[in-house]
Amino acid sequence: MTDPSTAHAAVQTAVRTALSTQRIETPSWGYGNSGTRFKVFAQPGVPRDPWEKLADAAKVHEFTGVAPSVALHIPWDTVDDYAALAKYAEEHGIALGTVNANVFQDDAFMLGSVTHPEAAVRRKAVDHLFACVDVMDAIGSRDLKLWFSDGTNYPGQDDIRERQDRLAEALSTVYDRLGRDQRLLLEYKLFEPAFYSTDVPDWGTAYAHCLKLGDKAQVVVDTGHHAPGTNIEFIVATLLREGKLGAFDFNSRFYADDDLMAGAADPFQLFRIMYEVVRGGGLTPDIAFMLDQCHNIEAKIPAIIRSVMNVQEATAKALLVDRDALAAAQRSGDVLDANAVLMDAYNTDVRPLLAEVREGMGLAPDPIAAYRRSGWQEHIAAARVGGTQAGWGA
Ligand code: LRH
Ligand code: MN
Ligand code: MN
Repeated sequence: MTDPSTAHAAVQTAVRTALSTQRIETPSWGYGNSGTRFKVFAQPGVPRDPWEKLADAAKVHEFTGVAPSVALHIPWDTVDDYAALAKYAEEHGIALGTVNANVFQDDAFMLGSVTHPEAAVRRKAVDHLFACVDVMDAIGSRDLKLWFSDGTNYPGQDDIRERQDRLAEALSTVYDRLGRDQRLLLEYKLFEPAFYSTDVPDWGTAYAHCLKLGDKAQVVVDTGHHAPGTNIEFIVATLLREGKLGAFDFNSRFYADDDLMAGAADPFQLFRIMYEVVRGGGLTPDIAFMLDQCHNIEAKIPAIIRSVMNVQEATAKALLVDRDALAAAQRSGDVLDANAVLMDAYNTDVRPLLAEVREGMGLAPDPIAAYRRSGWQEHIAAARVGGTQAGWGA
């Protein structure tokens, strides 16, 4: 029989290894100015172009050690030379990651992009998606993330079934253009900007399309894209079980798609999600763990650092669940004990553990304090004048 203290040490080592090798991708648009449709509050020192967004992202990685890649959004991050952008990222100790397509801000797409009733508009949308794959080829990116604002505002406005046919056709055209190691990640969202019907409103619709497309098509779970009270961890467990969970867009929401700091609204939900990830063997590079959030009233770089730390804390707690004790309680039908095992892990203060993990990686134990001490904020505030909006209001 294994000595309990040896077993405990082995678990501790595995937890530390998992935490130091976890990867969380940050969004380029989180570094820029953003706001609501009422007001964008400009902050001093925000990036004026994609290059400066990367310089800020490099700081997040420097102080957390687990955020080595940045997601791009095209055309918000359009540059003349993408290979040069990738090289610049590399020189700053990071890499370019997922390419997010944007077919939601062109006048032509008022009635939809890939599901638009006119073939010429659908063609324009698919051409943009092809251009995004070209960017992926230039920067060596694995994942193309697709979110469509497509839908209708009024009953009868368009044929719901035909829109699904158009969507399927566009997706399969893009899927066929992917390289061997590239993936199509399809993101669903309950509503907004369409309010009567949305063409990819839920995981079931995304799953059905991805299943037909093939192995390189996977579903994205954006935590902000569900109705209040939705059991997101059930969706995560199901998609993982089916081998169809490709990525997360982490953020918090209080009402709708608020895009606030991950783990801010409901850290317990984030823990429950991460528990299903761990339980389902999903803590691997096959699943992209991304943030998708903007920072309107709080300082951006420390907010992104905080979000990364919140995901780490939820992951640490999920890894600390005593799986044997949980399984025993579940098998014996001991409802109270099973719940208590889960809550024990959730109620553990994992901050000292994460501080130790960081020190083991040669980092300061408190990334936000280290960032503040670094002087980067003062440097960018002095050096950068006239920062850009993230893209939403642009
Ligand atoms: C849509 C969304 C999608 C977009 C991003 C900016 O609400 O979550 O992922 O690409 O916001
Ligand atoms: Mn998203
Ligand atoms: Mn969103």
